[in-house]
Amino acid sequence: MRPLIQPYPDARAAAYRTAGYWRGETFPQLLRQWASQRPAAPAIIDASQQNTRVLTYGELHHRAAHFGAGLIAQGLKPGARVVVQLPNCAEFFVAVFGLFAAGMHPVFALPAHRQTEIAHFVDRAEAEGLIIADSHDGFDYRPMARDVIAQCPRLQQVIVHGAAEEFSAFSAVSADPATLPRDPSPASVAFLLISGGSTGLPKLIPRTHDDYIYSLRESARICGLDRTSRYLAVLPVAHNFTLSSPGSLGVFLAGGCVVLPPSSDAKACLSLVERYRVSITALVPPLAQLWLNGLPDIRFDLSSLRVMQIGGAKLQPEIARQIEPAFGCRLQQVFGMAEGLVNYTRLDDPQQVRINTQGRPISEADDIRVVDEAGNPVALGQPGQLQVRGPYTICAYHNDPSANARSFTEDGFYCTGDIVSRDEQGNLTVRGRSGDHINRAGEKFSAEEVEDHILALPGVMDVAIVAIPDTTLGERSCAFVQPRDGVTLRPAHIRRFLRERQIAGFKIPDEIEIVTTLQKTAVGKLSRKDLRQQLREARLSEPA
Ligand code: AMP
Ligand code: DBH
Repeated sequence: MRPLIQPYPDARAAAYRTAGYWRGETFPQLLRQWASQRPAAPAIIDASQQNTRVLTYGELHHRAAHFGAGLIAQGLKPGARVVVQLPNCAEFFVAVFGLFAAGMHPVFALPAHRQTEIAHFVDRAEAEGLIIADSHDGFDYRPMARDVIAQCPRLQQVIVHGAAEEFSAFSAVSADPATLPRDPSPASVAFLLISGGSTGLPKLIPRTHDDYIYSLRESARICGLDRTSRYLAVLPVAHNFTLSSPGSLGVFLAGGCVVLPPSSDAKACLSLVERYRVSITALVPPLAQLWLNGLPDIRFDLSSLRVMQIGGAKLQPEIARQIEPAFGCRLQQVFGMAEGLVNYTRLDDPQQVRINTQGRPISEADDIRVVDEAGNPVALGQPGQLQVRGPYTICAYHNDPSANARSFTEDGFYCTGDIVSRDEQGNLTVRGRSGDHINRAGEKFSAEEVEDHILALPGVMDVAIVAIPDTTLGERSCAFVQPRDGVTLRPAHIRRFLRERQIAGFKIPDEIEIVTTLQKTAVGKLSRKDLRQQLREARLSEPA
């Protein structure tokens, strides 16, 4: 197996330790500490099912330790990688802390992923285990797991929360914690996150205990969390935003409680805000818009809500302005990435900053550059490419030399692909991006990844996928498909073909246009990037 590493240069790692950013803590150690300091305090209120369940810190620790030992009893060894694909439920946290306790590494997939993506994660991470729910949102994950096993012989263990059929039942994975290994090294990789990215398939992001725990501690402080905090986890719990900004893990670090709703529906969520006195929640812009629209019909007491975070995609100032009066709480914009860097507007920032910017970095050690195409810094206030290196931003993806060559500069900066401008206080405003990814309601994927699927359809000569601004989704995807001579293609046929390829639903193009040629005006051959740009502009100049 390829080792999991995150190669921070020695000098920088030493500086982060000296500065007290990296404190040598690990996740197994933290959970033990929380459980001994506050065994009876609620960690999780799981209202995702009909019968609400409460898990205290003591119970979370107990269940995670037994689950971790159970994984070892099933034959998985410390060091194993296990893809975790669960909806928002208490078992997600039992699984993740159980894996940590067993010295194993979760690979965080999202519920929307399908066989194609899961098999890719299993391959890339060399994963030997997969943890799923039986079904969720009308999708049965067990047939998907069978297909992944057939495709990936390395996968030995599938663990199912719910009706397990031939697989191992989640509830039966349990053994004496005496078999658990010693704590991992704080500098070691704790888990792999996935990135939307702008080229090819999703990439795997190795994050260390040291770096992630630092970002959690600072995020919890910036968001004003304490033991009384109650966080409603609306977005998928495995997303970096929901996990760490400050997310569930930041809330645990502060001693608060995570509330899990049955869905992202405004009524369901806001009734939980009233019932459990929720103080903070996090949404993507399209969801914030839906909640705003639903508000006139909703009569719940929202007086406990202090902070509504919005991030994952650009929040338009017109929407931003409505949040505080509508929900009676502070708006906090969050601009982050699974690769590391997270920016927050601070709770006491002037209104102008909260409405119009995406905030500033967590840390004074976040080394930020805004540069032009040639790599030279642009003037203050001017748009440029955002590059960053710092105490919680990765230096490399896992097992992906070509992505590493593209995404990191020689002096170790991560090229985010985002175009931003920076003001005198260091606040960033997102102006666009340079990469070809589509950010559909906060879910990101590369144009190239879906183009490659469409190219696999016999009869397709060429295809280009572009992002089109959309009032609801922020962006929607539009595929321009050129058939081979003499072939008739219909959008419905292409959609069906894509669904049969078992990819996440958010990647299926919102619009498909059949064109006779992709390069109408071009003389010679355009790069993919220029071609997409030209199509986007042509599409936008069409009358509505
Ligand atoms: P990922 O690398 O898949 O974790 O996606 C992170 C990307 O999401 C960032 O690089 C931005 O392009 C986008 N993003 C996240 N938060 C915001 C935000 N508040 N405003 C605009 N774009 C955002
Ligand atoms: O979109 C993201 O990836 C994101 C948004 C807000 C993120 O990773 C984060 C905060 O940590």
